Amino acid sequence: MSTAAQAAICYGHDHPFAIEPVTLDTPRADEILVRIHACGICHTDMAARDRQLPTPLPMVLGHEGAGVVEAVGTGVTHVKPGDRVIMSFNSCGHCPSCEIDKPTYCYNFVPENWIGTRADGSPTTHQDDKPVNANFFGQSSFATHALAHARNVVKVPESAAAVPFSTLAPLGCGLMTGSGAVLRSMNVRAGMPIAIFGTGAVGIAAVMAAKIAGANPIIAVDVHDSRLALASEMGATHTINGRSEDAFAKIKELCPQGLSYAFDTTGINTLIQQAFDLLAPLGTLGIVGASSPTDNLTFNESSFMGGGKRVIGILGGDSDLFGFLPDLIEHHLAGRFPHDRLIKTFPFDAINEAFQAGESGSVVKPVLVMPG
Ligand code: CXF
Ligand code: ZN
Repeated sequence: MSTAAQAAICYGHDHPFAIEPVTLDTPRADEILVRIHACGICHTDMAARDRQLPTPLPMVLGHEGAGVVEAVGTGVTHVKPGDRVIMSFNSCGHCPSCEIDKPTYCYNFVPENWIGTRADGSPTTHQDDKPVNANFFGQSSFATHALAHARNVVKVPESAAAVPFSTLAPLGCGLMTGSGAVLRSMNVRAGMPIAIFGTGAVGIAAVMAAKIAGANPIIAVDVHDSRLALASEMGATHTINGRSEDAFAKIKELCPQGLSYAFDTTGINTLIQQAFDLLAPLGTLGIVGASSPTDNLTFNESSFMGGGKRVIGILGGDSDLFGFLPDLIEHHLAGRFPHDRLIKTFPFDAINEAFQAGESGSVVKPVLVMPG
């Protein structure tokens, strides 16, 4: 039986999102129907709206959904109707990356997440019998209901029964990316220095994770004093406003032997190259910031080779959802990952205001709360 839902349709940059009725397919064997209670807004939603991704428009976006399972396909065993769940990106489960539990680098990432239909080309969502592009990140959670998949729906542990959906929802993308980059991709070592460039949701998640890892010092660099103040509250030992101060010189002064870790969330070429030049022997530069597809980076080869340095591109913090999302929830419950301080909630029908707040930077992590 198909499910009637309300979904925010994205018509592109020049149009507001419009909440319209849609119908979702009956779950197939490996699919899960989720009643969405909350969904975070991430910059990738904005990139899709602005046609910077290969996603077709109009489309139902939203990829940080959380809610309650309503129905499961016959092959789904890890969740059942009534379970509280969070969602993240989808993956194929059988490519060389998925085989080693690195699904963020799934060889089939685009068809599983970005083509507007299931990977086999069949639509999940209709409007008056006409297909609507959806299945964004295997969910499309800017809606009252989402049709997701066994590989991207994670059960919320009982220990987190009291944590609201609006706090759980954003763990599935930006926050997992920043924290996973520090704790998984770069595997930051206690007592070693790190600098984090950019203190949006991903950068602040990295700051919180660097504190969990015991990094020292933890240097946050941004151009907004309000963000830097927040970074200090979340664990940064030093902050630098790159607009009014020379970040390169200041980091050199703080860490004369160099940085063991530099983490870039800005995608700004010149900054990334400077971050490389700040690395200590065996230092790692992790890059998550989106830059122009035509950008290239230049590094000094003898410093790179001779210093045993690493430059790593990072997607989704190398998260393996079923292991890392419950870890993050435990860190949150223990007070080590207070990401709720970044969140501001908006009612679903204020989706356009919520996007505006995320884009202007007045809110670090806008989260939509669905009615009912
Ligand atoms: C994604 C990129 C691919 C892996 C998961 C996270 N970023 C979304 O905003
Ligand atoms: Zn995202």
